[in-house]
Amino acid sequence: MITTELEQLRAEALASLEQAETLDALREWRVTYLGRRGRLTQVLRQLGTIPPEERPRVGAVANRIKDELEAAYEAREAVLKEAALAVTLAAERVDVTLPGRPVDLGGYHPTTLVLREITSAFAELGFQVVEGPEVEWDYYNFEALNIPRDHPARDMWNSFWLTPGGTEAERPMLLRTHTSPMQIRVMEKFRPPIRVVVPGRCYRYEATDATHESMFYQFEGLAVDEGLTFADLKGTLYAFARMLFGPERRVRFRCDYFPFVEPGCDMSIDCSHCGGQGCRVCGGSGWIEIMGAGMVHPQVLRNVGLDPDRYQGFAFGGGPERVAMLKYGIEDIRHFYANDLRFLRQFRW
Ligand code: FA5
Repeated sequence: MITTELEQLRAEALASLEQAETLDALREWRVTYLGRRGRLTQVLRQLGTIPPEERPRVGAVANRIKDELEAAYEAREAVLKEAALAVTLAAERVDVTLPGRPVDLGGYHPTTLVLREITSAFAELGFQVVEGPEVEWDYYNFEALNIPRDHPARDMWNSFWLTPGGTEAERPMLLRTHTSPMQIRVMEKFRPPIRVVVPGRCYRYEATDATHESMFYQFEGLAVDEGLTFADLKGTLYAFARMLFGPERRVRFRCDYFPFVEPGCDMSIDCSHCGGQGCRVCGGSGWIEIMGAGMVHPQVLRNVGLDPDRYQGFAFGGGPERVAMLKYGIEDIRHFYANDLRFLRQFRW
């Protein structure tokens, strides 16, 4: 009797297993037929009610059916799992032949690139790179550089004052208008021989145009030693210009005035666009001015406690954006800090 019941249960379970289409349905089937309170267990509970000599035979039948149902379950589970995997793979299919999405890499700003070129050119000439504060005392920006309060040369550097009026406060502060205050800071800190180059940001309260920004960079150079002459200044700047602009560039020095140098000059290179013939870029002159320079004024040396009869110095200061404009053919300085990626992306190396 029990064996018949077992055979019926087997047939019913196998048929129902065929109907299980999902892994959830399959799990339910297992609970129904093979679970601890499932149908097979219920039938097996009746084993106790049959005569003992019958039990081994019926038990063997029950075990065979149990093993068979377990095996059938596992086979069905494998089929359903494979089907489920096939569905997932189809849904999440990756087309490995599609081109990858470009990763947006950052790049160096053209000013950084040019400043690195400039500082390494001077490093090759034995100059050490130092940096200094952008918020500066009036003393370093003007006074110690031989530009007293009532000196008309202060008009050359329209200033962003940080203390009211900049004239009443005892020690007025401003955003530095040039990197020259670092001449004083360096001479206060180090004794000659000195050879430094100072890259850094400067600020001027002035209207912007194609060659002027209110925030821009400068690089300052200073050398102080016994017996330095104007020839040392010229030799240094010649070597620098050729390293940066190529060996065929011509260099011109003309008199210029800066209160902290004597004599003072500006330095130009022949226009690489027209080869010195005169064009729109050089304003028809054939020359492009890249920096101011000169021999450190004796009063400036005295201001830092150096004896001008023993020590001489030369200094220079230029605009890296102007250098970059020349090197890369950029026609307007306002592109540099407008953060337009179409401009900046051209320099990402
Ligand atoms: C000076 O600032 C002096 N400190 C340079 C100097 C240093 C002379 C040492 C002698 C000895 P000037 O104002 O000319 O000089 O500026 C120097 C350079 O800074 C200019 O040639 C130019 O390249 C750059 N520059 C000046 N003003 C601006 C501006 N508004 N925007 C962009 N670049 C500027």
